Amino acid sequence: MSKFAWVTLTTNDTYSLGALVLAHSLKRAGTAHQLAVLVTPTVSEAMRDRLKDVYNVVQEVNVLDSQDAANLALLSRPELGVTFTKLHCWRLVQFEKCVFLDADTLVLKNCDELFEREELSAAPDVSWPDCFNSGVFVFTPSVETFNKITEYAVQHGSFDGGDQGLLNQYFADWSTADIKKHLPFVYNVTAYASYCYLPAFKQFRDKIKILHFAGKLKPWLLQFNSETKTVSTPTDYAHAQDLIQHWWNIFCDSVHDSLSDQMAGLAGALSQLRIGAQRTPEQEQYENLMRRQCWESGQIDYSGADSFDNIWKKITQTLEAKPETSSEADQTGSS
Ligand SMILES: [Mn+2]
Repeated sequence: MSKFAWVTLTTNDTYSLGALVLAHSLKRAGTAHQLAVLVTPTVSEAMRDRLKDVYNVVQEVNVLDSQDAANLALLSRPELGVTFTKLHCWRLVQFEKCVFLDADTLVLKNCDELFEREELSAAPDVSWPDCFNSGVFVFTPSVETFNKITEYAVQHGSFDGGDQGLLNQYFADWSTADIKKHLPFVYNVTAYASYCYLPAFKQFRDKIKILHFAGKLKPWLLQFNSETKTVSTPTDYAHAQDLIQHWWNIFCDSVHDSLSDQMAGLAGALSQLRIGAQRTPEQEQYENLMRRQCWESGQIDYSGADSFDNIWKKITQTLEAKPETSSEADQTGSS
C-alpha cells in the first residue's frame, strides 16, 4: 500500500457529491496512491457508506471555527469559517505525505508526481499570486504541525477569515523562499471567468491537470438535464462547458447509482432522478425548484424545514391545488 494519500474534506451530503466525483476522477487518472476524506458530523451515515466505497480512509473531524466573524463578514462568505476544519488533514499521520484537494476540484490527468514535492507546495492564487491557493497543496502530516498551526490561528486569526489566509500567514515565505514549492498553475486552474485569463485558458486548456470550481457556483448547482444528461453552463463558465460536462459524466457513470433517499441535501434529491429516462412533470417541477433554491442560497441544507419529504409534499400540494377564487383566498387570509 502506498504511504501517500490524496486528502479531501466534506461538511455535508451535498458537498460530498464533489468528493465522490473527485475520487472517481483520481481513479480514472490512474493514481497509485490512497484516498482519504475528512467528514464532519453533519455528513449522513448513508453518505459515509458510499464514501467508504471509494476512499481508503473516511475520518470524522469536528468543525473548527475561526470565530473571526468580522473578517468573514467582510468577505460575505460566512461559510468559509468551516474551512478551518481543513487543518485536521495534518493529523493523518498514517501517511508520509499527502496532497490536499478541495472537494470542488476535478482531476483531469494523473498528478502522482506531486508527491515528489515538499510541504508546503501550492499554486498561486489568481487574485493575488503572492499568496497560494489552498484548494490544492502538498503537505506532510504531523501532529506537531497541526498544533502549531491551530495555536497560530488562535493567536493571529486569519486575514481573510478562512483557511487560505491562515495558511498563507503560517507558511509566510512561500512566495519567496523556494521556487520548487510553487506548483505550476495547471495543478489548480480556477474555472470562473472573472478570475480567468481566457486567451491563456484557451491556449493551455489541454495542459490543465486539476480544475478548481472556486467560488459559490459549484458544478452540482448548475442546471442539469437528467433526460439528455447535459449540463447548462452560465456565461461565466461557458469557456469550461466541456470540463463541467466531464464532471457530470463522471457523476452519471459512477456516482448517481450509489445515491439514496437516506442522504440529505442535493444528494438525496438527485437520487430520485432517473438519469437518461424521460422526465415526468413532477420530476421537472422538482428539478426546477431544486435549482432555483440552489441558485438563491448557493447551497442549502435539506435536513430541516427544507427536507426532501417537505419539499416533495409542497410540490405535490402545488400540483394538486385547485385555483382559488379571490373571495376564498381573502377568507383564508383573515382567519
Ligand atoms: Mn474550493
